[in-house]
Amino acid sequence: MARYEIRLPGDQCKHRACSAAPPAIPSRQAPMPHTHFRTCSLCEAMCGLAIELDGNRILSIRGDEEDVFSRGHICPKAVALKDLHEDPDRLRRPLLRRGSDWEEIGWEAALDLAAERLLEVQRAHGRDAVAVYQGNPTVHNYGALLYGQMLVRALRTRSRFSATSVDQLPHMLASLLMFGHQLLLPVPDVDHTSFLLMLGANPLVSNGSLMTAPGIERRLRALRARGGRLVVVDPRRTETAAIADTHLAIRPGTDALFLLALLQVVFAEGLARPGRLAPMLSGLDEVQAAVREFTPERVAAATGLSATEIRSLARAFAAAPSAVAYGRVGVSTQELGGVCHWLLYVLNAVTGNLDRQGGAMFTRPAIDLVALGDRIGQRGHFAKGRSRVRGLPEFGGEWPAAVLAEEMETPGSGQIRAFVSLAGNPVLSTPNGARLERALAGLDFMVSIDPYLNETSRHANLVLPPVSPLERDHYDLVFHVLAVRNTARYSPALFTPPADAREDWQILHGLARRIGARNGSGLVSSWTTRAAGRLGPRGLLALLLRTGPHGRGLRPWGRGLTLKALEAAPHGVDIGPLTSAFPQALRTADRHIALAPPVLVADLQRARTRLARAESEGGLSLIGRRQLRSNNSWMHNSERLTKGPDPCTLLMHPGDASARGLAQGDRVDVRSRAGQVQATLSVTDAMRPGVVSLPHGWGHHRPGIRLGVAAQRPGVSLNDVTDEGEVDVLCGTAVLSGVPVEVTRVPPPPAP
Ligand SMILES: Nc1nc2c(c(=O)[nH]1)N[C@H]1C(S)=C(S)[C@@H](COP(=O)(O)OP(=O)(O)OC[C@H]3O[C@@H](n4cnc5c(=O)[nH]c(N)nc54)[C@H](O)[C@@H]3O)O[C@H]1N2
Ligand SMILES: Nc1nc2c(c(=O)[nH]1)N[C@H]1C(S)=C(S)[C@@H](COP(=O)(O)OP(=O)(O)OC[C@H]3O[C@@H](n4cnc5c(=O)[nH]c(N)nc54)[C@H](O)[C@@H]3O)O[C@H]1N2
Ligand code: SF4
Ligand SMILES: [Mo]
Repeated sequence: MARYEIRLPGDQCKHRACSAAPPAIPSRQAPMPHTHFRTCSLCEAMCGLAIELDGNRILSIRGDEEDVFSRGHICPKAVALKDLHEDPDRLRRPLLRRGSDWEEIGWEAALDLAAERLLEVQRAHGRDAVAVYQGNPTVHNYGALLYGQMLVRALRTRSRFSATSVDQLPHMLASLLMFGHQLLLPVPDVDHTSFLLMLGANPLVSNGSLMTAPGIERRLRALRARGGRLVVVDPRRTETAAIADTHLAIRPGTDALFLLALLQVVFAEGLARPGRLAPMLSGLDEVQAAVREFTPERVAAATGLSATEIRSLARAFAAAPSAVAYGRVGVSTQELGGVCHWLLYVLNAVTGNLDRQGGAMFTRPAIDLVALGDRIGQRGHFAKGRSRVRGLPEFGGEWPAAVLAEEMETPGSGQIRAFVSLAGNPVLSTPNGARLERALAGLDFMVSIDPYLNETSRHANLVLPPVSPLERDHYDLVFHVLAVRNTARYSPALFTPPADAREDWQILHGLARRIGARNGSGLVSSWTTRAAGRLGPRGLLALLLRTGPHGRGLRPWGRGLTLKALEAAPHGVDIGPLTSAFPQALRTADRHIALAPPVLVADLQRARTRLARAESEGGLSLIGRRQLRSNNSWMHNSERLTKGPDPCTLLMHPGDASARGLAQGDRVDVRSRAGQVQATLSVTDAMRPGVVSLPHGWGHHRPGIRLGVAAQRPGVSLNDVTDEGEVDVLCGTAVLSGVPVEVTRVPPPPAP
């Protein structure tokens, strides 16, 4: 087993500021309260927390006013870190299935068994018969992120999946095709812009995504206070739309048409002014030609927006001293999501707003994942292979999550027979979760690395639970890369984990080591695996910081960032505002920004079809939503987050309700091609007519889960209605927005 640091009781954390406090050794005197500072690891905002303790008891969790970046901002989820840590339902030891029961077993036995069974399946059915799915929390857990790669390499399977294909894949695709690197993701410079055009995002609730900006509401209000303008494009008048200057209630799934028309106006009216980017652009003429046919007048009916609105928006955007177009999940997970993110980047570029202050900018964080990707030869790739059953393209070595069930169900060489879920709950988070459940039940073997027995892990043969987030150290490898300011902050573990607990990285390394030793991949003897085991994530982190763009290097002396320096700065280190990065940062072969990648231009054929189809469209279209006190599918076992009114209602416009004879509070059936759920109706004019909304991440009514609180208020799963058959065929991203549905009243039970 890898080296594991042992700390003395009371020696809770290593920050100098924290350890200055008296240790929590039991004594006759009341122990002195002690404050621990750390970064919240639940969402992308990286809020600094001040956790007040009395011995090992958490007294309070507040925002850290001195955090160099978040300046005291937090949301209600941070306080639920206490609930998560103390949750009796959170698993502490490996669970082995025995029929319909579970038995706790020791770690060595559990890791041996998992490795042996996975190898058995690979020996019988080939390497690709074992699939791995990596869920969202891996990007909030640097140990899981670094050592998850090691497990995948040890398994040598091509059956890799993650939440990327139900999320940000189109952003990464546009970055890969236009800038030459899938991680060169531009961030809206929200603190300096004069014009933010936001599509399919609701940061007042999500706290920002691919835009780490803690306290986003304050930042958006500041934008308006300095005379800037916020325009929100969303089929629902969201919490963010409510504080915007303009809300455009677009028809779901038509953002590509809207963006094409904005660009058409920019070109037709001679508003394209790329400025310093001009010599770096290639394909400008091709883009101009490609968008020519999409006039505001032609797309108006399809998008549900007026031609005048679109035209004046294009003019205002182009005329603003600085402006940025930003799109997120609502435009990523739609039929033309790939095209949408391409066009968003193009709009920023041709108006001169890419890579300049107030526009869409690139970070220079302490650990530069872009440069790291270069070093290991991984800038990303796309469509190097096609999925076995449906022929959808790979992206970055992964298949779309929407094909997971069919790859498990369809016999033949390459059929998935065993499954590893790492920090994921695809039953609730990928389209047609009910079908995926049936597929999981038919597997030969499944292991879940997860702290809960939930909708997905209940299908496993073995559940391997990691420690709580407060029992491990934390550094945001990913979200510092996506932040609106360059900062760095390291958080030591708050609590020493129990002796028989394992961190994610230890579980993953343990599995990788065993598998590597037995399948002859030579991994066990490889220098990197042994070194990685000895170093642990903390050692790797120290190395990455030293060798990063602001690091001290490997010399023992000199200036620059080290892990030690971060440990001495419990409120984080400010590195400075974002600065221009092009052309140096560009990774395309010709060091140009490729405005017209051929596959994207070709995909406009589907935009034409979409435009034609819009004329015949009627009926209701279902979209999702997020909620402030919820975190995807997994924070619902906290009483404090789930109390209050039913969060899982179907929102519908009053006109649509009365047309169907429905009223507030009715129980309704929501039915699509894929499935059906029941929910309580909430009638609101915040919805665009013709569009209904359900939150995602609920549906805790499944038998056999161990989530006592969540099961009391289960809600229903939006992904029992979304359709795994509907993807953006360009890149395989699931279509989670704009699902055609019928809504009818649930007949009252017959009178007795
Ligand atoms: N319809 C619809 N579907 C969606 C979305 C949507 O907007 N609409 N959003 C999509 C998006 S953006 C995302 S990112 C995905 C998320 O989808 P997933 O990543 O599949 O699921 P999560 O709900 O984040 O579940 C996380 C799981 O990890 C476990 N977990 C939490 N912390 C840790 C940890 O530190 N270590 C380990 N090993 N496990 C941990 C939790 O118990 C839970 O089981 O959902 C997607 N699905
Ligand atoms: N509280 C909370 N915070 C979270 C999460 C959470 O579950 N809860 N999840 C985290 C994760 S994993 C992510 S990826 C981020 C996501 O962060 P955001 O992208 O900001 O998340 P959403 O709130 O889902 O916003 C998507 C918006 O798109 C709109 N939309 C739907 N369809 C369309 C369409 O066709 N066109 C347009 N223009 N808009 C459309 C929806 O109405 C919704 O308001 O949030 C993160 N933060
Ligand atoms: S906004 Fe995100 S990072 Fe900040 S406290 Fe809430 S969950 Fe944590
Ligand atoms: Mo996400």
